[in-house]
Amino acid sequence: MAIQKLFAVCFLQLVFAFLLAGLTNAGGLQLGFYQRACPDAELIVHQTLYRYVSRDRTLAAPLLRMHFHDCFIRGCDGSVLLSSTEKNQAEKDAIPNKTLRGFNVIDAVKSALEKNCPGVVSCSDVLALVARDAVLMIGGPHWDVPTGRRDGRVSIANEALFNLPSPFANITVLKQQFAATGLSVKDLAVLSGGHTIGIGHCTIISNRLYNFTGKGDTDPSLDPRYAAQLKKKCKPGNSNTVVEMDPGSFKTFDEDYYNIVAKRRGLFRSDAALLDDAETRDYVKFQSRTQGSTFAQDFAESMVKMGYIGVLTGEQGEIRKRCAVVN
Ligand code: HEM
Ligand SMILES: *[C@@H]1O[C@H](CO)[C@@H](O)[C@H](O)[C@H]1NC(C)=O
Ligand SMILES: *[C@@H]1O[C@H](CO)[C@@H](O)[C@H](O)[C@H]1NC(C)=O
Ligand SMILES: CC(=O)N[C@H]1CO[C@H](CO)[C@@H](O)[C@@H]1O
Repeated sequence: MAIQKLFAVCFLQLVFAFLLAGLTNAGGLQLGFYQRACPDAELIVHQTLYRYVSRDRTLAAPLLRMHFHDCFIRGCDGSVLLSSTEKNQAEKDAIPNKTLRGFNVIDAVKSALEKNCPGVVSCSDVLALVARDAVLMIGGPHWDVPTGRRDGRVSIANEALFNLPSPFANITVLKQQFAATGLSVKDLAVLSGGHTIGIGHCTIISNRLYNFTGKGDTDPSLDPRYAAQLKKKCKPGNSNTVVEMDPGSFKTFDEDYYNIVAKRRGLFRSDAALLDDAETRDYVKFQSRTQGSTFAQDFAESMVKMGYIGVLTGEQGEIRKRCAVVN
């Protein structure tokens, strides 16, 4: 009897061990991948990033966005960091990337890592770790980042144009684009919450404000009082001005995004579109009613999931020495 019980316990432990191994090693990534080859890797990322974000909290937003862009184009393979060459126009130079910032921060993190353990830590992992730490540093949740991504050798501007969701997209298209990367409708609702930080350029909302259907009209899905406020900031033809996505707390990672969208004050069409689908609308309403009950945890989970999109592992790709050029 005692032996049977022991067996049962051992068996359960074994099953558990396998499950855990499966979880931490799914898709070829694992927690603490650099533990042996570069034990201080995550610490170095954190410390280097902290030097920048503590001086300028607004850097956190573009750094989170950069990981998202990387993952949606060719998978999380660092392709967003590659510079164009004489023969090839890279993602970096595609229209949606013109508003990316923080490449210098990624370079600083990478050179700190290269000093400590040359040729070990990939640029794609740097992006994933930086995004995590950036969110944490401005009040967001923490999550463990499975690592072991390797860097791709290809970056094509046109792919950024086609694969990145457009701020003018409707909910059908947004759902399709997320599904194409293996992300769910819930992930779409959750990850859109990244717009609780950062800014948007007036150019992107000028059609919502001034010429929604080509008749000089305003997008009816935008709260008219908010539209009036936005018009004061974004004059017609004004392209350099920016507006805060979460006015008043655009430098803090909180769950305000859902209050804003629920009040029909989401900045882009793509934010407003979350109200056009039952599942995403329910999520928005739930988060706006029950202040932050699950958003932090949901965001952490969806970010980990996003970080698995199309990763290169094992012998695939390379570990770039400099993030802007292939070896
Ligand atoms: C759902 C589809 C999405 C669309 C259409 C979209 C579109 C955009 C656009 C057009 C901007 C403004 C760029 C500018 O004018 O400077 C922006 C900013 C931003 N996006 Fe998204 N985005 C999406 C999803 C995401 C996701 C999943 C994340 C991260 C989890 C994210 C994080 C950000 C952040 C943090 C900013 C602010 C950047 C800054 O302050 O410089 N976005 N997004
Ligand atoms: C969404 O946008 C796509 C592409 O622009 C368009 O073909 C489709 O008809 C739109 N769907 C709805 C429901 O408006
Ligand atoms: C509004 O859009 C229409 C159709 O696209 C265009 O012909 C018109 O010039 C636009 N008006 C302004 C003020 O941009
Ligand atoms: C940040 C960044 O790399 N921006 C680039 C976007 O594209 C323009 C035009 O191709 C470049 O001049 C910028 O350097």
